[in-house]
Amino acid sequence: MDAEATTFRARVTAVHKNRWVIEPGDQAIVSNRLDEDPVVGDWVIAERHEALCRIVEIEPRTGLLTRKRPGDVANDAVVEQPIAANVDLALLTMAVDDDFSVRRLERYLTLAWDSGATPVVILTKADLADPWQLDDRVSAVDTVAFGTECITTSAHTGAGLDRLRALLQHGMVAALLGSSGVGKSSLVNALAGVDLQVVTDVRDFDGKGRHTTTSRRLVELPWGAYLVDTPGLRELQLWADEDALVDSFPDITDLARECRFRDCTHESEPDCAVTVAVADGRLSEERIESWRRLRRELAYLARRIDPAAARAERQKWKSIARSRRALNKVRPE
Ligand SMILES: Nc1nc2c(ncn2[C@@H]2O[C@H](COP(=O)(O)OP(=O)(O)O)[C@@H](O)[C@H]2O)c(=O)[nH]1
Ligand SMILES: [Mg+2]
Ligand SMILES: [Zn+2]
Repeated sequence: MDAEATTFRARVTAVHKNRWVIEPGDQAIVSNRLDEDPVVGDWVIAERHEALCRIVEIEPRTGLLTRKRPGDVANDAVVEQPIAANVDLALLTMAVDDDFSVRRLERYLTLAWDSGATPVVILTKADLADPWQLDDRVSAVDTVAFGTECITTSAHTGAGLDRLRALLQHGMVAALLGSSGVGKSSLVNALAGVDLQVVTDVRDFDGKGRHTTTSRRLVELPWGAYLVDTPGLRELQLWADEDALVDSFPDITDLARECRFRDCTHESEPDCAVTVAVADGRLSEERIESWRRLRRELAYLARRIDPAAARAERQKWKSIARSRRALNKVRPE
């Protein structure tokens, strides 16, 4: 090794094709000794050789937010695409207009709980709805999000931004997740106070809801919190372990404790407490249908990918994330 090399710790703030931006530092390349590529949010060890920085190590992650890469399902090759590592808050964004869907929110919650991040529901474009309509939306969120915080915002009027700012504390990393056009980039700009992200006029979306976006990066807010804006995607594709549903469907998890079989799928097993709850109206048909659909999807994903090693790695940081959340719950404000 080069005698003049200096080693330092840095965070990956942007990923381009074969180039990583690290802070402190600048541009870096990745050592071919690494088994995987660093992603935005990763803490890394880098070496500087004169003008060149090389990432030589990725520190253990507290979580990894991933989605299924769209368009790869047809040929059975399911690919996991990381969005960001070590994300503290997953901001699940939906507009209060026709974009709003409780079923989609169940998906987002599942993906978030699986990632190690704490979910927060962000309803956008509040200026487009009547007050009674907003109340309806918030109540609908409550039926699937349970204690998860829900903030109603408008990038245009500034409503709700103070609450959001208060959540995004110094040093925290938050990822904005949601379909194209819901106003994620507008929120970033409103919080930053300057136009950092390209806001696309809704009329510029093509029929598939795509538009051009910049590469993925961490945006630093003036008070030292970081945001990841996910590039335009019509739909966020689900990626999670099957057991993610335990967290995202706590009502069903509670009921399932009374099922006769521990691995009850709540389809047609005898003495299924979930089926009974649906029959007597304590659990809605839509809710259990949603659970079944997601479970099938996740089982399908698990059959396609799931090298044992990757699974063990995920389990490791997931248990770290769980105990961290438990700590956060008991810690006084
Ligand atoms: N009425 C209203 N429109 C908004 C708001 N935020 C964003 N928009 C509009 O929604 C469109 C998409 O916004 P953009 O931030 O690019 O969404 P992104 O694809 O989620 O990043 C643009 O035409 C914005 O002007 C809002 O709070 N209220
Ligand atoms: Mg955008
Ligand atoms: Zn059951």
